[in-house]
Amino acid sequence: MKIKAAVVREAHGDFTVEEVDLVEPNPDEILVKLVATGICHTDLAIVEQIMPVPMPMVLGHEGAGVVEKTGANVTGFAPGDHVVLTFNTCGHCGPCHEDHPAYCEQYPLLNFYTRRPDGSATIHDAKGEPLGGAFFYQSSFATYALSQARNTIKVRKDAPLELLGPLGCGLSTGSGTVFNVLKPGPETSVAVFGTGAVGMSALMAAKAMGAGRIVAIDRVESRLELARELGATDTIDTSKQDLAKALEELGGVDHAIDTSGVPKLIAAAVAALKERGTCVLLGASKEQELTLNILPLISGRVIRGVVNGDCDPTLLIPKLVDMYLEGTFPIDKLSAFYSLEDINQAVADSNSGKTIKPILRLASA
Ligand code: CXF
Ligand code: ZN
Repeated sequence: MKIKAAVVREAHGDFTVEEVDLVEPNPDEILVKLVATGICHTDLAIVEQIMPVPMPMVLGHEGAGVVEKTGANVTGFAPGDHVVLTFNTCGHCGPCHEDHPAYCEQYPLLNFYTRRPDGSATIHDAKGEPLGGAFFYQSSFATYALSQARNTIKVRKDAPLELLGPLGCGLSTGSGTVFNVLKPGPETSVAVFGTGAVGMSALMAAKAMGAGRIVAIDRVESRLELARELGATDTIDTSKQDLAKALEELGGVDHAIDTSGVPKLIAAAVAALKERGTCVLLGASKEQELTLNILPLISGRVIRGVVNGDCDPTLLIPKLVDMYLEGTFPIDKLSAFYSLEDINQAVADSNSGKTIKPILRLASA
């Protein structure tokens, strides 16, 4: 079928909105008419080739929409279902069985291969040339997507679908890290480095869990203001304050969540940890080497990475939808809407810090 998609053809290039051809769903696939999609930093990291994924391709992995058609082997979904698309997993390997699907052994194949696992392309351009598709088994910068049952999460119909796509990645990454990994209580202090969508979702989750102290760190004052509104008890503005000194004045923190991927900030996060504290790494940047002082680590401090909030998306995404409707996870405050045609503006606004979570509107529900 003919669909519209934003295609990126070269490293550092702009997106071009093109009419492309999406293949018919195979028996294991679901055709989803997308209502909206978030833009995540991972999409932009691929444009910049910080993560080397081949181009040309259709990116996008925070899609939300309505099931249009299901393949013959798909059970549990019907046309008209409201769904959020997320990362895909095999369901058979050790991590999937042990309820850690974000560490699925097939993760690269099912999310980053840009073809179906059998090697076939799902999207072709107007000249009939194959484009990278099936990104996170969705490629949601498009009006329609093919997904599989395991990365398609049914959500309640009274929630505003156009807001929900980012629950599939960025917002579950931050909140899942808090709910599933750090699990802070009233005696726990948590510092969040970077108040983008991942950081804000982490601090909203920390507030929901009753963390005693929540420190938000950024260089954009308007974001820190929003962070305070969403639950930060303390803020550090790195454009004005000395970060190490400010963290020391707070007496250090039990846990740190880095969303920046910037080695200098990660080193500051680790240095601020109390003994037995954990620093979680969630983001990547251009600089990928980290130099650390060994001695403080020996005193029980942990540095670890977390993928997709180590979540079971079938549980976390509906939970976050409920929290949004109850007012404890106000993702509307992070979001700004754009048309698909304005995708390059959305990217520019994300890069400049003007917009926390850009969402592309693709259709109405
Ligand atoms: C990514 C983050 C980098 C590692 C793979 C998963 N998540 C989505 O943006
Ligand atoms: Zn993402």
